[in-house]
Amino acid sequence: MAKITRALISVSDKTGIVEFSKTLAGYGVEILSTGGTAKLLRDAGLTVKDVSEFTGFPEMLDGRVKTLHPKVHGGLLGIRDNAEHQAKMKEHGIEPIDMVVVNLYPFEATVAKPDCTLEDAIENIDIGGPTMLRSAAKNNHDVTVLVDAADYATVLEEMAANSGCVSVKTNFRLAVKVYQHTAAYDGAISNWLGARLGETAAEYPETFTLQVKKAQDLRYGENPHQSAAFYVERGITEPCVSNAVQLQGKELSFNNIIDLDAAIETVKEFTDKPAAVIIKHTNPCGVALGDSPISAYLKARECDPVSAFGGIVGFNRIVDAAAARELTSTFLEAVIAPGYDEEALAIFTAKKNVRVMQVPLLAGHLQTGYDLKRVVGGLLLQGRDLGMVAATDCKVVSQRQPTAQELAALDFAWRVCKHVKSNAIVFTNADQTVGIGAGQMSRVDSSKIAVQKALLPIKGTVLASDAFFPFRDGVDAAAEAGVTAIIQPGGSVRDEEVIQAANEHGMAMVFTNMRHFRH
Ligand code: 93A
Repeated sequence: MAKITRALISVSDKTGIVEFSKTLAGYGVEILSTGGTAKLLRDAGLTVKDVSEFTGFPEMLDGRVKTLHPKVHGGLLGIRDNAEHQAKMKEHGIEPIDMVVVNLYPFEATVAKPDCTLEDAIENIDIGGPTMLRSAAKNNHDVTVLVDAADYATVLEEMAANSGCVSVKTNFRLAVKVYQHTAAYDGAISNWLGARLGETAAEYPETFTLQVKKAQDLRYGENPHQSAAFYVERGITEPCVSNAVQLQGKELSFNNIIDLDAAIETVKEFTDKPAAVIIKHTNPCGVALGDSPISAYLKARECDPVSAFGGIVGFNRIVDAAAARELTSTFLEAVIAPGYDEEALAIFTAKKNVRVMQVPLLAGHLQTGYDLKRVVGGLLLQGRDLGMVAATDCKVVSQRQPTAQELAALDFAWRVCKHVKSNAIVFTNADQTVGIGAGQMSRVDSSKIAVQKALLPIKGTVLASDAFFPFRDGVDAAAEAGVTAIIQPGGSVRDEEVIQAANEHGMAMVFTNMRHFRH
């Protein structure tokens, strides 16, 4: 049992601190405090000693140095039943501090603001707070450390029952909580700053820690015999599935989250016009642009209405009542969009199982970070595939130039193709997918499947291929199906032969010089 005689209180989130401090003062505890906290407590009528008075050293450097002083850290770290420690403390006029109540500069809340600058973020990296927390937690046998307002009441109750003492057991529990908290805090900082390194400057350290926090337990994993939970990275501010809010519907499943990710990442590809995508098993089974969310959705569904059943739908615009009515007319697992108007939400309410997810797609949001892939016993880390070459920036390799309409279609097809599993072959017109061949072990098979599945006419469409054509047969088959233009990375040893085939068929062909494998 350690008796509390002196407490240092320094909190950014001041919730409940006045009441807590009043009770402490009632037990005769001396209160030391920093600038804003001291002022608040004094205004509430409490007697408070400034840390600067306690240390004999002023707060300085815009508050960057407030509590970083040997009188604070000696007072926290000195072991009470160690004679040498006690002698040294006495020699240097270091008085013991038995309790630390600290919560940190709100780094995560700061970086969550859309207009947060690097300077804002840096200024909100707390140094003195975590240092005190760690000192107090290390000496937990003698020092009580509180980082969470939720623990105030329990500690006060314990003090009330034990003449102002807190048990060693409670101190230990609180110390563990501190190290979890400071690790997570540093994780949020390194995630956020690390993301600013960007792809090109990406460094791959010898060891790697990813700071994540549990968002929710899941009923099961990919299959019912696998258990699962959803963890989200700390400090992530980009609109994405991990930031999405569920407005209604059944509990999210493991597979829902993967498909919602595919849906929102696909529609992010399109900003100029309303876009809709329907995802099944991580692949788009229809993508379209329209004048409104409903027109985009109807066109997307036309591509493959059978597969669309039970799908996950993504939009890049606010969903209105017309779209909501259409969405609820068939069975869908989930919808994700930047928002919903009131009428749309009312329509969803009548279909209470549909999971309705919202994530505001702010213009100009930063897309950064790593992509992680798990293999058994290991982890592959790479920059995310954020590359995109507009069709207008591609090299025309055919004799015939693409028409303006073909260029628009090629651009659309290429953006969709990036989000289809390899080998990916996508047939589209200017704003609607017509045939999608996904995830086959040969490119020709992906083509065949796309053509075979197409309900809308393939004739007059364009084709996108996520990687180069190794042979001319793919181009010949496309021409036979009626494709007029092709977008592909190029780079095959047989490029000449492939271009020759396009020329023979009077097709336009452009090279992106960038591949979008997706495994
Ligand atoms: O800038 S700091 O890293 N330097 C310090 O020495 C220091 N000591 C406490 N920030 C520091 N703090 C933090 O100040 C605490 O963690 C707390 O979040 C905040 C409380 O400041 P105030 O009492 O002025 O509102």
